[in-house]
Amino acid sequence: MVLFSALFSKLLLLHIGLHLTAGDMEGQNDCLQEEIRNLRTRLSLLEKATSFQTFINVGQKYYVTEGHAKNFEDGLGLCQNSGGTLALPRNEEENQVLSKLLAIVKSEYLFLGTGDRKMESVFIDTEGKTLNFFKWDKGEPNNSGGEEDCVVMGTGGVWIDIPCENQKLIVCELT
Ligand SMILES: [Ca+2]
Ligand SMILES: [Ca+2]
Repeated sequence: MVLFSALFSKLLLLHIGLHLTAGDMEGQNDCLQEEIRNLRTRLSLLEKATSFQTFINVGQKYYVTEGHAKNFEDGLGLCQNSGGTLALPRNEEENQVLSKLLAIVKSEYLFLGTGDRKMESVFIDTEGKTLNFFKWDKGEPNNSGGEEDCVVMGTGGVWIDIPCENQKLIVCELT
C-alpha cells in the first residue's frame, strides 16, 4: 500500500510536471507569435518607406517624399493616399531629422501637418488635436496679411506660417 501510494505520488508529480512543461511551451509559442507579428508589421512599414525616392527614419516613424511640391490640401490628400499623413515633428529629435531630410532633398521649405484654419492662432494636427511641440522662427507665426493658416518648415528646422495655397515640398510620415 505504501509502495502503491509512493508510486501514485510519483505519477501525479510527473503528470503535473508534464502539464507545466506544456504550459511553458505554449507561453513561449505565444511570445514567438507576437514577435513574428511585430517583425512583420515593421517589415511592411520598412518596405513601404523604402519605396519612396527619399526616406529617413526616426524612432518608430519614417519621413518619406517623392520630391513633389503641392499646396497644403493636395499634399494632405497625397499623404493620405499613401496611408500616412503630412509630416509633423512631435519633439526636437524628430524636428532635427525632418530638417535633415529637407537639406538632403535641397528644398527650402516643406509643409507640416498642422495649421490654424479652424481658429486663428490655435494650431492643430490633421486629427484636430492641439500640439505640444513648436519650433517657430523669430516673429512667427504672424498671420501676415491675415491669410497664413498653414505651416512650413524652413532651413534649420524653423517653423513659419504661410498661405495654404502656396506650393511647397510634400513630405509624409508613416508609422
Ligand atoms: Ca493664421
Ligand atoms: Ca508668417
